[in-house]
Amino acid sequence: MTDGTGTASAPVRIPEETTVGIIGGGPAGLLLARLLHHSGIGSVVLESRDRAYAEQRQRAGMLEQTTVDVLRRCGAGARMDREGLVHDGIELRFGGRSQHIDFPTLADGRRVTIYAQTEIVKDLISLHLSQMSDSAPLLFGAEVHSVTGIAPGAAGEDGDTQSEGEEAGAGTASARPALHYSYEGRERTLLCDFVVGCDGSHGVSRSALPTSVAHTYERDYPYSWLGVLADAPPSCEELIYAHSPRGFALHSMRSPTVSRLYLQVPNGTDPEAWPEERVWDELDARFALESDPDWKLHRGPITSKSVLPMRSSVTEPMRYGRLFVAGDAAHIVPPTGAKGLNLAVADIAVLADAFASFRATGDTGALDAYSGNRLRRVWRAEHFSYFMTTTLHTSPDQSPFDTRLQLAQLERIASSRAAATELAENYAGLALLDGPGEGATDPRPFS
Ligand code: RFL
Ligand code: PHB
Repeated sequence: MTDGTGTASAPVRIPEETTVGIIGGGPAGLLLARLLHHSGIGSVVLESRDRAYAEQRQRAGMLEQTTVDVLRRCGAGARMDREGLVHDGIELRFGGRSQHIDFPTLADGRRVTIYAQTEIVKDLISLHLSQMSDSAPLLFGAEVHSVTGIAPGAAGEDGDTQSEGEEAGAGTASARPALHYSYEGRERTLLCDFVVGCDGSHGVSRSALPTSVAHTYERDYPYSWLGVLADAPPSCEELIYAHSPRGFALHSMRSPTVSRLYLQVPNGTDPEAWPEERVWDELDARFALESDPDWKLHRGPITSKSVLPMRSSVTEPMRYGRLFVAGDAAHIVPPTGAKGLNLAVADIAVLADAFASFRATGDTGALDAYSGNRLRRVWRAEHFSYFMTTTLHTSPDQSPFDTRLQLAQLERIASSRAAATELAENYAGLALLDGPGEGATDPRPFS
């Protein structure tokens, strides 16, 4: 077999059963496998793409404190601690002026860290493969086609379509869940006690939730982002979110020598319509400051360019029988609030703790509470992402009245501690769960 990079490696036994079958080796699936391993729970991750693809997909960059803490707890924090850029806040630009939002002051000492999702995925893959070299806990090029046997009281492999009911206790299913997948040209089956769908917004797990039980709430936005990666030092110390009459722009970064920038563009935009100079000129125009007309971005060669549509969606419940869904498989947010990866990590931290509690005590309470607990936090993040998106972007049908409302809201954030606190607390991240004593991430490292 190969490790997905094309490099030949020692043949490994392809597992036929495991405790937790994980669909998808993005950040959610990989993190879950690490956390389960620390609790002594076996798992197998099936990832449809090859390793090189999984490690290079350009995505998130902003990590909440809780996300950083969870990555450290599972042993994947060393490089992030060395190379991540810790930020105390963000800058809002609007009406030609700039406003710093200070997180430690407003949000109880919290900070955020800039460290790319690509690097998190690389760290998790190498850690997992190095510690599990004698088995096959993570298969690249393994595409799951269907999930069976997850329903409460299912009698056969297609039981998930036979019995449709309310969320059931973890111990009530009678058939064994199975993942049916193709790998190296052969159709295979992985039997599991539980299945976790971490297969992103286009995966198969969500469609295994019966339609009589599950409902998806969604919203599309009438604009997209053109995202570019440039070999140019960042032009600022913090991320800049800019509202301008020409549309939204965001300045982020990946390292002291690489900038990540985004421009609002119409849906259906062809990235080829944006040659380098046009991108830089438009970014300069959207970030322009009245108080400092000479302020310009540092320019450098653009090394990647893509257009991303913006969507919000939530599927409820996040669990049916022995199937749990997590991360983008369960919910999508527009990236303006930087919540997608952070929500995925929070889902997994709560779910991994629930599996550990079930293993230690046999009590299904925490597994049963997973969907309800997470959906409360997910909807809060959905609202925040919607708020950031609609406050900062210009709709195609936007009236001057709408623009005045946006500017009034931004002025309020700049002048009221209460309004700035609301933004800072949501951006820097809320506790994993509601309630006293449940909020803080456990800072203890795993032994
Ligand atoms: P992923 O990352 O989509 O991984 C899913 C994995 O499942 C595999 N898969 C399958 N495997 C086997 N069989 C099948 N049938 C399969 N179907 C799919 C896929 O190949 C893939 O490897 O989901 P996950 O793990 O839930 O992670 C979610 C995050 O990737 C996502 O929420 C973030 O990237 C969102 N996001 C951001 N989130 C933040 O918290 N902070 C940010 O700063 C931030 N910036 C962003 C973002 C997303 C962006 N895009 C591209 C939408 C910036 C952008 C531009
Ligand atoms: C990123 O660095 O890619 C990034 C940061 C903040 C966002 C979205 C994307 O809101």
